Amino acid sequence: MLWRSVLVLPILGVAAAAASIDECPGYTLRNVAESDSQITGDLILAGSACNTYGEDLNNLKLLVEYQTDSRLHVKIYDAKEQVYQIPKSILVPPSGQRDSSSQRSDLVFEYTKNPFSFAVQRSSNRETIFNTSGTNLIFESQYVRLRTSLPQNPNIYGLGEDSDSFRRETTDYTRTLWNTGQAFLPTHSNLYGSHPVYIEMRNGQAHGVFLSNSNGMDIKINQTAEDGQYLEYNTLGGVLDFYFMAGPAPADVARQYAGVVGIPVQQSYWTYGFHQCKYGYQDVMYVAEVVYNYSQAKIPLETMWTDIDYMDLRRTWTLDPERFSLHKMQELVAYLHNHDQQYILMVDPPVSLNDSTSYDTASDAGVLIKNNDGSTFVATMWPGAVSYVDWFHPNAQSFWTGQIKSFFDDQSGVGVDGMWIDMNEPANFCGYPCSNPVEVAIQGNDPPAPPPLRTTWDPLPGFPSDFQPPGSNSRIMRRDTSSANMTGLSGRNLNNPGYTIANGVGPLTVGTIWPELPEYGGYVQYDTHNLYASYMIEASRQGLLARRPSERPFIISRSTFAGDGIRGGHWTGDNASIWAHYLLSIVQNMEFASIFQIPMVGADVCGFNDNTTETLCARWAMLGAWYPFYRNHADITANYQEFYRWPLVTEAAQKAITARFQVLDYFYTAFYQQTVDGSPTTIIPLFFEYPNDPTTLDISYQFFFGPSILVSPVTTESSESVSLYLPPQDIFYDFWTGERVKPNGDSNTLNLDNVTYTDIPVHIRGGSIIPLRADAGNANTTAALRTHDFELLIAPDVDGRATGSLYLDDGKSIKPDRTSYLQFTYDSGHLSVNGTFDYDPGVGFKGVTVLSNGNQNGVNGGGNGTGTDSYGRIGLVRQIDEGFSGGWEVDV
Ligand code: MIG
Repeated sequence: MLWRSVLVLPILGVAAAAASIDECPGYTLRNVAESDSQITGDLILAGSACNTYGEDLNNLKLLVEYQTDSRLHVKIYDAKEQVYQIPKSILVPPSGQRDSSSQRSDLVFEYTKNPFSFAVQRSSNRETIFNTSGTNLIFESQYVRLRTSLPQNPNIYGLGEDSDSFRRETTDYTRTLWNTGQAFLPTHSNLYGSHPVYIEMRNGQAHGVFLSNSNGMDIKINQTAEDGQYLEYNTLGGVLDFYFMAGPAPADVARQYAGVVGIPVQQSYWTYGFHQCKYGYQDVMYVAEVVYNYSQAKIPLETMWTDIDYMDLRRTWTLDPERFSLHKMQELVAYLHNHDQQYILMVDPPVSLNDSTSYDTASDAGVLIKNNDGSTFVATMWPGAVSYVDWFHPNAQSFWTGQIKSFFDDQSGVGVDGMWIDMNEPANFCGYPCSNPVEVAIQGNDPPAPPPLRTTWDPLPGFPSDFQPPGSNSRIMRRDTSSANMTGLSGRNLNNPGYTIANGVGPLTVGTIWPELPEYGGYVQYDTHNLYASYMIEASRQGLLARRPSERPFIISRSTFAGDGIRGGHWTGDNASIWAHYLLSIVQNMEFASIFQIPMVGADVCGFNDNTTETLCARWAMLGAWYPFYRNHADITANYQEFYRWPLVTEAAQKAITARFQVLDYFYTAFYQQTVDGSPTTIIPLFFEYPNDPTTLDISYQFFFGPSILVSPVTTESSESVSLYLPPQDIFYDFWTGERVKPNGDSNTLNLDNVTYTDIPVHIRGGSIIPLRADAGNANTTAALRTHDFELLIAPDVDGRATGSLYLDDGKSIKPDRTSYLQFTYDSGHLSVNGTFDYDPGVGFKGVTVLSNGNQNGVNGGGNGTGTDSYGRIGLVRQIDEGFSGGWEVDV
């Protein structure tokens, strides 16, 4: 057990009989050292240990950093730094940043020493946004609890992944975070990913709270007569590593969160095209037929996908030699590429024992997860017996890159254009202890534990500062890297911890690999489970970069953790072909794009499980066109549901894709904006745009697609009516006709009764200028679309003004040589275009249409008169002929 022997330091509180958590004594804060920008102190267990779910840690540390004026870092961790912390190899904290102070920061840390509690107050309005007083902090070897009181009935969003309401329930609600795959996305259960971050709205102001902790946990929101309203973290371990974000606008919180976990990665232009997939395409011929049928049906198919069907006996890194022969697969890829289309295959994480080529490579490299007795861990997935990659192993990346480079080699393999990674919670079909019981008590092999580290001692005059006792001044103790490994306490019951999180599938061993499994460097799955996918996404990204170094890797992952937007995208897994999941997709997209910072997101269009219907699929084809990731996908047991299978769906899809193509550059620009600074500019909840409008707090099924386009799908099944909210702060125009719409009466709602199955209500917010691709209905692919000219659609606000922007690059390079960023400004009939013009898309601007705000306020007409643009929108229309060599102006 070489990798463990140097790390085992079981130094916990003195064992005592377990007591109820109500008897836990809390902590006392001592040795406080305060400077302008930081507070440190020691937290000492304030009484006898309760040892309820493990052992209470006697000595903790408090670290408070005023990192920026709007971000406060509060960390409570074990003095010895042995408790597991999220490895910096996957989530790089904004460390050492202390650029603000208690005087300058909008968030101020306040504390009570005994029993220790803390509060975070917004200094500008004296609002306490977080307050742990009233319940004791509990910090045990396998259980950490912290509770904050909240105002009654709080407006909380985030804390996923799940299938629950957008605005969180406030009573008796538990959000468990423990990555797991569950078909049909059951409500009130943990699902594929873990995102311990929330946004709370209070009186028009937003703040955010991120707990950087990857352990399994229950986050409880409740209100009781005794305890009032609260939110409570109950984790199975790790440390309390909080980032408080001041907002005050929701968009500020999004940017501030991106400042902690990273800004999302830019995606290639083609990835916004339409994707088709299904589990159960029986052979490569069938796949080719689907491609052909799409072209016959004149529905622009951008990317074809193949599920595990392509694998030989379902082993990743193999091709079924009869059904998906290499020769035919290469011909298919060549065909697709010749038609400016793409191809993507699924990759599952485990390595099959029946695939000696891959298995021996992995085994020889030492990268397979081991049991505690040193034998290789074996469990079950699609191909039968499998082992799992230990992403912490130093050879894991070269193994994974090698697999990707050879199997997906553009010449000798299948030259895919992205990776679809599934089952990375990670999934395992074999129940504990599986057929290979390999449990060995490792304790017997451990070396004797060294004595506990001292946390304080007498001053050593004349010695360097690192030798002086902590807390005697404001310096922080340096980390002792030999013992402070932060890889996790030993001596824990990893498979069956005393505290039971509400894991939707049962005990922690169910559906996944055992929490007790060790990983390289001293980690255990117990702590790193929720990061398995993150490492797989990162390794896949590096692998894809190794074969096409300058291209943006496209990765869609089922499982995710906080911050994974910096490396990939997400689809929301195995939903069902039901109306509820059509609606759910809107909520999930808003959460992932605007709160979790994973804006490349989408749900299986028309539904995955069970059979869809013509009308549901038509509605969904039109909704999916306003997802960042637009893919039709179905289960092997479900009927085929390609858009061309029904007349209604064909028509809906053609119309939807044409609209998407019209605004694709607008959305590409919006997505780009989010990759610059984390601004939530892709799929945006209404309360983000109108934080002072309380009505928006409960709007779950309307959203902005980019900052200017409001999408309001029909929300009732088998209905052609929808009542949609038009925030009174703005005016809106019908996207399809260009006409200004007005709410019915004083209601701020617009009732539409004629929304057929080939319609979806979409509105343009007044004040916007949207660059459109002309003649988008004639583009079969995004590559073709890029050869089309631009037109500008101007939707003036009530005062006759509007702005917009357009970002352009080659659409695929990680670091494009040339980019252009155009800013459009319209005021009183005058349009001006400024910006940078380094990238020339090789097309021009051919027309400008100004929609009528009805009062002609500021719209002078420019002498062109009313007409319709090439899409039939009514407005003032002017033909122009401008290019991309520099700024220009025109009167309209
Ligand atoms: O246990 O690869 O979510 O999209 O079609 C099912 C087969 C495994 C789950 C994925 C789904 C995919 C399916 N996979």
